[in-house]
Amino acid sequence: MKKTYLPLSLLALSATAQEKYNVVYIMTDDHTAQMMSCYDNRYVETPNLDRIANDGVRFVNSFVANSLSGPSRACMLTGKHSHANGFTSNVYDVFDGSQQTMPKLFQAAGYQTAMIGKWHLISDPTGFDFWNIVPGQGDYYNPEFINMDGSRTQHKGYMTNIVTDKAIDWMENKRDKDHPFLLFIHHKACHRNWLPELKYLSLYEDKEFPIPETFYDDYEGRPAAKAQEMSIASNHDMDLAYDVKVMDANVTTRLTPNYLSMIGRLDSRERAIYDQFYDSIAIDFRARKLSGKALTEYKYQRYMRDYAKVLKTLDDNVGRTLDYLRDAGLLENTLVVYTSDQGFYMGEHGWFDKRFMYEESFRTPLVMRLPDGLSARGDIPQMVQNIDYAPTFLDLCGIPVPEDMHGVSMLPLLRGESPKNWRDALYYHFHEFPAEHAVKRHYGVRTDRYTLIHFYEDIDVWELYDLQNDPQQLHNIYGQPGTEKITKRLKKRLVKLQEEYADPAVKLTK
Ligand code: SGN
Ligand code: CA
Repeated sequence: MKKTYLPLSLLALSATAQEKYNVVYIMTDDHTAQMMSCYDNRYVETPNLDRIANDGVRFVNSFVANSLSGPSRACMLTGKHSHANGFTSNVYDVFDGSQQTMPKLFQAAGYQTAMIGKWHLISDPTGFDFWNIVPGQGDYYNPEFINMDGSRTQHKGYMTNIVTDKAIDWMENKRDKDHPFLLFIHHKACHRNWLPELKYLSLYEDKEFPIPETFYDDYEGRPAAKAQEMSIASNHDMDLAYDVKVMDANVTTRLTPNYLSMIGRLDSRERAIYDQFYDSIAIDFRARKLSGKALTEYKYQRYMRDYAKVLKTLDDNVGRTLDYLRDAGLLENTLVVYTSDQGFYMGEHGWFDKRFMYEESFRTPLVMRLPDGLSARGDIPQMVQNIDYAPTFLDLCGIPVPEDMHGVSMLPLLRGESPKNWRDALYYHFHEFPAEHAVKRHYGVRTDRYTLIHFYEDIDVWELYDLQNDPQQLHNIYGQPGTEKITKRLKKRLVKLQEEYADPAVKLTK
C-alpha cells in the first residue's frame, strides 16, 4: 500500500476505511476439499466457491491444528495451538474470552468487528462490536439466534440464507462506514445431519457417487482407526433415521428422538413438503430389504446426496456475498477468505466425521480473493495451518502480530513471494477422548513427505506414513526395517515443535 504521512493529531484516527483493508472471513462447518470443485471435481460443482479461487489463490496444502469445530475456531481466533488457548475439546472446555484474540486486536486498532453464525465456544463472543450467534451447533430449519443482550430470536427460514442475510445487513446498514471492518460469516453448513433447504430436496437424486477406493479399509496395523465409531456401515454410528432419513414409524433408532426434534422445527406446510420427499425414499428403502455391503453403499449414496444438497445452498450464498461485495464497491479493498473448520471423510476408510490426523480431516479447504496490491494468483504450495490466519489478517491490515502467537503470517505468500525458510513441518494435536466417535487422543508431525502420529491415553501406538508411496495412508510402516532413520528424524522434529509450542505432551514423546 502507498504510505501516507499524517500529522500526529491525526494518527489516532489512522484506521480509516480509505486506507485499510477489510477482511471478510467465511468459514463453514465440516466442508471438505473433496466436495469443492476447484479442489476435486469427482463429486459436485461449487461455482461460487471456485470463483474465489479463480480470481485469487488456492492453498493446496492447508491444514488445521485440531480437527474439531470449537478447538479449530479457538486456534483461528488466538493464532495458538489448543493446549495454549485452553479450548482443546467441544465437550470438556469453555473458551476463556478474556485472553488475547485476533478480533480484539482489530478492535483496538480502530476496526469495526462482527461475528455472525456458528460460534461454538460456549462462552459469549468477546472483541466484537456486533455479534449474533446460534446456540451450540444451531439448527438448519427456522433457527434461533442469540443476541448481544442474551435474548434469543427465532428466525423463519433456512440457516445458510439467514446467516448471509445478517452478514449483508451488517455490512450495508449496521457498521460504521468510517472505519475498516473485520467480518466473520460462520455457517452451520455442511454439518451433520445434513438437512437440505426444502427447494433443493430433489437435487442430486439421479446421481450415483463413485465409491472411494478406501471405502472397505480393514484398518490392518492401525488399532485406533479400527476403534473409531464413525463408520458408514455401522447403524450405531450412522443412524438410519437421523443421518440416512429413512425413518420407520415402528422402529425407534438411537437418534430418532434427535431427528424428530430437528424436523419438528418445520411448520406444517414445510413439514408436508419434507415428509413427502423423505417418506417416499423410506418406503422405497424398506421395499429393497438391503443388508451387508448393499446397505452400506445405499447409506453412502444418501449421505453424499444430502451433504451435496446442503452444500448447494452454501455455494449460492457465497455467491450472494461476493455479489454484494462487488456491488457495494468493496471487493478491491477486501480480503475474502473461504475455509472450513476442518476437512471431513466422504466415505474414505468407510467413514464420515473427522478428528483424525489422516489427510482428509487434517486438511481443510482454503481459498482467498485478494484485495488490490497483493499479486499472488493460482496455487500456493506451502504448508499453512489455521493458526496462521490471525497473524495473516493482522499483518495484512498493518496491526502488529503479537510474539506469543504460534502461527506465522502468510502475507509474503499472498504477495507472490516464496520465503526460503517457510515451515517444513506441521504440528497437530487432537484431545477429545473419551467422546462421541471414539477417536483416540493423538498428536503428530507432518512434513511434505511423512506423517508420524502417536495415539495415547488408553493406547500407546505410533504410526508412520510415507505420503509419497502411500497417499491414502493404508500402510503403517512404523517399526518396519529401514524406517529407523526417518523415524528418529521425525521424532526429533516432533519434540522440537512440542518444545517450541510448549505442549506438555512432549513428555510422551521423549
Ligand atoms: C455433534 C455430532 C458429531 C460431531 C460433533 C462435533 N453429533 O456432536 O457427529 O462429530 O458434533 O462436530 S450429532 O448427533 O449431534 O449430530 S463439530 O464440527 O461441531 O466439531
Ligand atoms: Ca466442524
